[in-house]
This record gives sequence, structure tokens and C-alpha cells, in this order.
Amino acid sequence: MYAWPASEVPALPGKGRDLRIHDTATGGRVTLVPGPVARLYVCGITPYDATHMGHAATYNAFDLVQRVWLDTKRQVHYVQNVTDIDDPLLERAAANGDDWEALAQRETALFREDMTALRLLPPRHYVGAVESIPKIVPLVERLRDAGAAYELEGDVYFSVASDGHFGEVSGLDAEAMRLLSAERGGDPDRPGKKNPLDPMLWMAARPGEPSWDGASLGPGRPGWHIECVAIALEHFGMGFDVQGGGSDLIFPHHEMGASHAQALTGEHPFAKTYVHAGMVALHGEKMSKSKGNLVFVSALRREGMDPAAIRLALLSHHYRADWEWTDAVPDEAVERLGRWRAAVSRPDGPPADALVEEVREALADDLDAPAALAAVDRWAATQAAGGGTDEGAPGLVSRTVDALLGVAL
Ligand code: 5CA
Ligand code: ZN
Repeated sequence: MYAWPASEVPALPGKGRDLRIHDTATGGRVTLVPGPVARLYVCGITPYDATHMGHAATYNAFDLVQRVWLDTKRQVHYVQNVTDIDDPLLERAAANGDDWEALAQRETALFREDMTALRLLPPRHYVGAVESIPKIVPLVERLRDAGAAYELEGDVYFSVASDGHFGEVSGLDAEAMRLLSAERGGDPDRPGKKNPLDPMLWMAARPGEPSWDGASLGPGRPGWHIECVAIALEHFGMGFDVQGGGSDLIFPHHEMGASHAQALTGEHPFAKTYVHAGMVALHGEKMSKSKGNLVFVSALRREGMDPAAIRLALLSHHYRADWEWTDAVPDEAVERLGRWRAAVSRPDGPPADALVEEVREALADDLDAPAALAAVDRWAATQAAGGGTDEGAPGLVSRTVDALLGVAL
């Protein structure tokens, strides 16, 4: 489906550095050295309530990954899905007496507008679960025919025992997995499963719920993890550079997705690197649609907050940190945006070549955006103190902040 328009990414003098980033699977830092076209899959929204600051923070992190890659003169092939059919969408639509398709379309449209306003680079392929069903069905059939999946009362489950690498993405023990599975869409207590952790691949049609042709599987709808596997395999195949999402996707979603793909292809790994962003909280609890403690990007925009300031608010936290949205966060961002805009409005200022390298180095160092902001703050403070007369330096700062941080001054 259509994504959203791309903002220009100015080219900077010289060349950026290779990204050193924390990999969840190995638990350590790896240097990413993609080919000339870097491949990134980021898990998209389930469109029943978009876009809250937690979503925005996660997509901001993966936008930075792309900007670092672009600065190394690579191209980026970015794929994102939209889970436009799943239990939570149907539950929310039913609770509001809404049509589930209309709800999904409305929230996806709002997400596109928010992404555009925040200057988050669009995926080359933005793919819905529903449109992917014809790709998903044969994968489930193949898993079943290979003995990696089994039927239970018409539903089809993946057997985690079929992948020798199961557990390597999250590194969790069975008990921790069981708890998270129950919390995050799994059904560990359903009788008849071979392993309580086995996730559903295909859910047979339920009365009153939408269903699609599943060929030999019978009518039904896809499970959650196989959706992202089908889309990533379609566009990348195995061994793409990064799979990303928030840390709440480490288990079961990214663990199960890796196992589905590995069992299907006999190859390992699914993604070379797994990257996860921290959780944004409000009033001490993770911002989540189910709890309803949300701050929406669109609400901030409606209140008149400049999207560039919203972006600075996101950038002022390290992507791996869990952090809390408080009133001070937007206030500080608005104030910083004002200072930076004043500093670049003059035709001359302190030399900026070193700043370009500082921002590059901060981002290459596990996307340390707060360190990048601190470097720009220092330059702006020198400018405010009348500390330089380099012609064109403010323009270079403006282009650096735009290209590497996505903030238009
Ligand atoms: N559709 C699936 C992924 S295939 C899904 O998780 N959708 S979501 O709408 O629940 O979340 C979309 C993205 O935002 C995911 O990467 C998720 O990890 C991230 N996310 C959700 N809540 C937060 C939060 N409070 N803080 C940071 N990131 C969050
Ligand atoms: Zn996903």
C-alpha cells in the first residue's frame, strides 16, 4: 500500500561512519557493514489507536539507523508492515460499534500524516497483513507439510521444537517465555498444544469474524508472527541486515518470527541483527493502547507543538532507554528548537566542520542522539555568544541537523 512522502535528505561533505549498535540476540555491540543496499525491516503499527509517543520514539530510532546508512553513501531498502487484521483491532472495533476495516484505514491514514509531519523516512514497501494473506497461506502449508506445524481443532500451530535456534533472539528461559507469551497474544494454557509456547500460524474462521480463503488450511486468518515473516521473506529473503521494533517485540514476536523463517528455509539467521527500542511511559506505566495512557502525536500537533520540536523531544532520549513523558519533555524541546533556529538564522557563525564529525560519531556510537543534541547545543551557545564569523557555517549546521537527525530548522 501507499506509504507517505519522503523528505529530502541533504548530502553532507565527507562520509559518515559505520554504525555500531546493540544487537539483542548476541547481547553485545556489533558493527553493521551492510552491502550497497542496506535492508531494514521494522514492525509497523496495529492500526486501532495511532500514533502515540511510544510508537513515534521507536520509529525515530530506526529513522536514525537509515540516516547513518545514507550518510555512508549506501542506499536503504526499508520495509514496514501494518497489522491490519488481528484480535486487538477486532476487539476495539466491536467495543466502539465501529467497522474494523474503517478503523484500520482511519488510523493508518493518521499514522501516515504523523510520520510525514515528523519527517520520518517512508518505507519503500509498506505492506498490510490482509494484502499479504496469499503469500502467508503457502508458507503455513509448507510448515505443516514439513512437520513444523500441526493442527489443533482446525487452527494451525507452529512447533517451536522444529527450530534448533529457538530461544536465541531473546535468550530467555522457558518460564519467562511462558509469562510473556500469556501477556502478549499467545495462549500457553490452551489444552492440546505440543509446547505451551507454540504460536498460532492460522486461525480457523470464527463466527462473526472476518476470514479469508486459506486453500488447504480452510477459511481463516493469519497469526501475527507469520505476517512479518512472509513480508520480510518476500522482499529480502534470509539474512537481511536489521529487524527492528520496540523491546516489547523481542519475545514472542521476533523470537517466533526468526524460528518460523529458519524452519521454513533451513537457513539461519532470519535477520543478521535484532535492534530494539526502549519503552516510553506515561504516569509510571508503559504507554499502551490497552491501558489507554497515551500521548498522541496528532494531539500535540493540534495543540500547536511544532513537529520539529516533537522530534527533538524524541531525540533527547537514548533509543534504548525506557523513559517517561512528562510536561518538561516538550517544554525543553520547544526551547531547544528556538535556540537552534536563532543560531542558524545568521549567515555566519563558529566553524561547523568539527560539529558534523561530532554528530556523525555520536550517532555511529549506538545512535547516541542525546550526545548529538549536546554537540549542537554547544555550537549554538558559541554562536549566541558571538563566537565566530565563518561564512556558511550556520547553513552547514542546518543541513547536518536535517540530514542526520531529521529536524528541519
Ligand atoms: N503490529 C505489531 C508489530 S508487527 C505491533 O506491535 N504494533 S503496535 O502498534 O503495538 O506497536 C508498533 C510499534 O511501536 C512496535 O515496534 C512496538 O514495539 C512499538 N511500541 C508500542 N508501544 C510502545 C511504547 N510505549 N514505547 C516504545 N515503543 C512502543
Ligand atoms: Zn512484526
